[in-house]
Amino acid sequence: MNATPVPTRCGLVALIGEPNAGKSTLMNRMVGAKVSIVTHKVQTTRARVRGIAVEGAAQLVFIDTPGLFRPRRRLDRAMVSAAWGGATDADVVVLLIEAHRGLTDGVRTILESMATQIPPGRTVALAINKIDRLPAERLLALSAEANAAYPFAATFMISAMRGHGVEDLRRWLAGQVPEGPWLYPEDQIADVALRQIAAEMTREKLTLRLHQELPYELTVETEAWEDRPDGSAKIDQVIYVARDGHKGITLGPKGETIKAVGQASRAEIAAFLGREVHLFLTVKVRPGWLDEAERYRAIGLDFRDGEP
Ligand SMILES: Nc1nc2c(ncn2[C@@H]2O[C@H](COP(=O)(O)OP(=O)(O)OP(=O)(O)O)[C@@H](O)[C@H]2O)c(=O)[nH]1
Ligand SMILES: [Mg+2]
Repeated sequence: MNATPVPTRCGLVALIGEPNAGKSTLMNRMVGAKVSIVTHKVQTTRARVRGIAVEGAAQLVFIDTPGLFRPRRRLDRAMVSAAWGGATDADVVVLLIEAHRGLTDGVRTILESMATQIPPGRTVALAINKIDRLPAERLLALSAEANAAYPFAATFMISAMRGHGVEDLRRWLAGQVPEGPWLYPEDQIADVALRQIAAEMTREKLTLRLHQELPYELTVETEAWEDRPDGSAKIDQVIYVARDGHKGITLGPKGETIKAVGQASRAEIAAFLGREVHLFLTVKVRPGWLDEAERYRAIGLDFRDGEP
């Protein structure tokens, strides 16, 4: 008996939403590995990150994007522009909103912009995330309210953190992406350079440990990567901070902060690579980095998009 072969499908799925909506958490869960960093703070993701998942005969190429918000500074503008760019490229767009926050002013602004930013005919779904934070009886009202504001093709109630509803969403997405050959080899889970992932992991640990504005005003770059004959990797990274005073805070008393950050990041990079890692961090004061094209390129952002 010959079964009719199921045609392969493949498409880009952009995850958009306000900062902190849970886009990166959802993409990591879809992929089954941490390819995009996550923190409890807003504006964690700075550039588009592609994570790849397979559902049956479909390859889903997720585009995690920076949060959409009203940009004030050059870096903000480049981030928001990268996010809309992700939505424009995609076959399917999923807007994430937070269940317990509902239709905030920020979400309403996004809904208004979607009318002009997303090409007509594009499939757009709504994912109400963090349903673990809202009583079930209030979810239906929120769903109705959101669907009255925008003609979503489908609505999903999910908890990206706990996994509820994520399978349903993935199956639905697999049916939405067009028929066609897979873009990536079967076992590839991300389309980001390893040195970039390694830099992001260090930035995540810094963001978790440092307070207030500092995480925004720093950037991490992998400067050198040496694969050693014993199978280990030696990775040198630079943390650029914008002000003198920030260097001391980043190092911490007796260098304790940078040491803890280095240990945590090293462990995570090693687990990701499945090999031993020697990580060396240097903090450099670079007052103008937020206006340097080279720093934006290293992050994966278009400098011109941040034009003042
Ligand atoms: N309670 C709860 N928290 C969640 C859920 N999904 C994500 N979070 C948390 O929300 C916070 C933000 O998650 P991220 O995935 O970094 O959000 P993001 O949308 O990528 O944020 P930006 O990159 O800043 O735009 C983290 O503390 C997550 O653990 C969820 O389903 N329930
Ligand atoms: Mg993110």
